[in-house]
Amino acid sequence: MKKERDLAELYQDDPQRADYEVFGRIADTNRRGFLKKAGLATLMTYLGANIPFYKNMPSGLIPAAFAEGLSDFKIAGKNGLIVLNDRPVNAQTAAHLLDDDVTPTARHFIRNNGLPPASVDASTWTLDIDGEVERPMKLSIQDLKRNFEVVSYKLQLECGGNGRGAFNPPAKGNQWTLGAVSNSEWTGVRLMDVLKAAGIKDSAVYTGHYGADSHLSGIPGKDAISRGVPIAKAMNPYSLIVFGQNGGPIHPMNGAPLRLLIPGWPGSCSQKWLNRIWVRDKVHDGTKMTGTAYRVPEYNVAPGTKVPTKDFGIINSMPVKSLITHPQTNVKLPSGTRSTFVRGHAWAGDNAVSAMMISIDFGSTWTYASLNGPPNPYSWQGWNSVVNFPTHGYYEIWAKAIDSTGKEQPFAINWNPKGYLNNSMHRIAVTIAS
Ligand SMILES: Nc1nc2c(c(=O)[nH]1)N[C@H]1C(S)=C(S)[C@@H](COP(=O)(O)O)O[C@H]1N2
Ligand SMILES: [Mo]
Repeated sequence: MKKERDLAELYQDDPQRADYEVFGRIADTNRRGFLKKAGLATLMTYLGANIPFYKNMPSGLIPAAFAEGLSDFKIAGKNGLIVLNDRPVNAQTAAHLLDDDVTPTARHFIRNNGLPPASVDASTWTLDIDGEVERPMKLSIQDLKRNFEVVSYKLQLECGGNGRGAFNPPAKGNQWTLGAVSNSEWTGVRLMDVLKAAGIKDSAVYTGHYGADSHLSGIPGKDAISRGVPIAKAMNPYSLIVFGQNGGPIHPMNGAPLRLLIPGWPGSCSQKWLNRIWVRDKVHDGTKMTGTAYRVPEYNVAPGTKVPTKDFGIINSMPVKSLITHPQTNVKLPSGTRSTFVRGHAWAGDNAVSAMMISIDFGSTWTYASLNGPPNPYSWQGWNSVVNFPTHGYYEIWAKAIDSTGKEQPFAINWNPKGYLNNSMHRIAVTIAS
């Protein structure tokens, strides 16, 4: 084993190797290994603490103390985001900065597939509704405000690839860890009301969304992304066309001046810089709608499996998930501390969250946290708990949510080739001084 201070770097560069050094065998997230003696000693030296529940500590997972990096990112109106890519811009938010019930605009993640429009003018912006409708329409933002009921809701938005960074073998794409999720308050009109005004034909099957950003290649007419949803989801009263974010304008990187907000489904359905909705008579076949994009195999596969494209299905509702937003991971608590307050949020795609559970002994025993109802459907739900520690040392707090259908967050990662839908439970590191 290298010097103790190299352990964090090793987990960063080569987590499988680090796992091997500590646990003495090849990582396998579906089974639990046991810390080898030297590994336990190395870990304890690095953490500066003993590990009361070390016997339960799983192999194949990066210890929470090493799991989250931090870096700075400067963009006007954004604060504290961690940049993953700057062309296109992709940036996520650290879990402890997502502590607010309503995600401030400055903390809302950015996921761009192409290049945002260089400048936009809300006063001349138009939205076309065409395809399988009786009355094709061209609407200004003023028309939307005048002709339809304006509503505001807190709505969760999560990238389908959030959590991809934990995939092993890795999946191509942005290596999101936890922070490609948000719950801002959005103001706009119901997509349903606009589609009804246009007169949906019986032949309508799907929506097709278009925005004003351009493809990375800069080739005119080539879309960065163009996805859609079945008509039933478009007609859900919480699927919105929005022009306001948190009481102000939409941030330029979050789709100003107009975007879709289709909560509970992959973020990619929520077209930014929205300028056209094409109502289709078949499943939309725009950019990143076909092949294996935003699709997962229709059956479970072992990590690394090659899956034929025909066996992939389009992702609809996102799975149940939660975040611990307080305390911040790697918190050091003073000697004598025997309890701490823990809180976070939980959400479940089209469903509600019905229970929230916490463990401090690597999942051996669980207690219920208290869980709030959502302020409106499709908002994430707050939860909190006091956890008690038997002694000083290194602990991980694990949190898992359970949805209204009884599904709960797994311990292991449900691997799939494109790295979507990782809803494995969130873990944070807590150390109590001796
Ligand atoms: N026009 C356009 N809309 C888009 C995208 C994009 O690249 N271009 N990215 C999508 C994806 S993949 C996600 S996860 C969400 C992210 O929204 P945000 O950047 O406001 O957080 O926007 C979606 N809408
Ligand atoms: Mo996304």
